[in-house]
Amino acid sequence: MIYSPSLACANQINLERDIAELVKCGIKWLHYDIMDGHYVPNLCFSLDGIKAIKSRFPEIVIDTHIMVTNPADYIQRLYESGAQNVAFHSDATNFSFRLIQSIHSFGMEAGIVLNPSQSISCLLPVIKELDYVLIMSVEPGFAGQKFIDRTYEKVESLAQLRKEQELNFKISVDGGITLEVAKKLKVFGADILILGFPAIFNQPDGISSSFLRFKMSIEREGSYEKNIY
Ligand code: S6P
Ligand code: MG
Repeated sequence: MIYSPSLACANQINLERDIAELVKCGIKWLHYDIMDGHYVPNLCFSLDGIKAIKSRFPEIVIDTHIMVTNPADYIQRLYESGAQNVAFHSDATNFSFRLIQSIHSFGMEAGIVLNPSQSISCLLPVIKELDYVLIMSVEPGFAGQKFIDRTYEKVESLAQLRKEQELNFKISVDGGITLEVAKKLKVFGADILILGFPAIFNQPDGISSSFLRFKMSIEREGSYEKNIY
């Protein structure tokens, strides 16, 4: 399992402190939300922020999730800033194929994001080109929302499709992930979990111990019944 803590949920005046704490715990990825105030009614993080993080923590993988109306305008600059993964929203472009090619041309991994109301069928024409699919389990734009239970079915169908087509794309899930939710997502086929407030940033024992507790508990748990939705 890959754990990608969401920087939007960190202490905004102490980002460096929080990232350093996570790195010390063994975190390899950082989920980095970029919002333009148009695709979603909120603003979040800049390209310069990626550069700053990479100069201080060069090893960390910056897992960008771009909630912008014109994703094509940002690909080159994301690369120049130091991003390794770029996930754009399926409905923010009519040219997903070209966008994926562009992300790959810079040596970055390409993902498509699906909102809770979007079906996995829209991925089919480009599924073979993708490195990962990011399933939103809340409406994008704000952290701290409740996980939408229908996400389990979506993750399960996507994992089934991956098996049938013998593909290797990863399945990432973003929004409202608690420990209980994460245990189920693991069984349904998720590979990457975006950790926000309920998972690690809003726990009384602080980021490090809650992350280590979370990780240990996920890695220990083997089986969950699938008939849970
Ligand atoms: C939401 C954004 C997310 C949040 C995330 C984690 O638009 O894409 O990455 O930061 O939802 O926070 P939480 O509190 O929902 O787990
Ligand atoms: Mg996100």
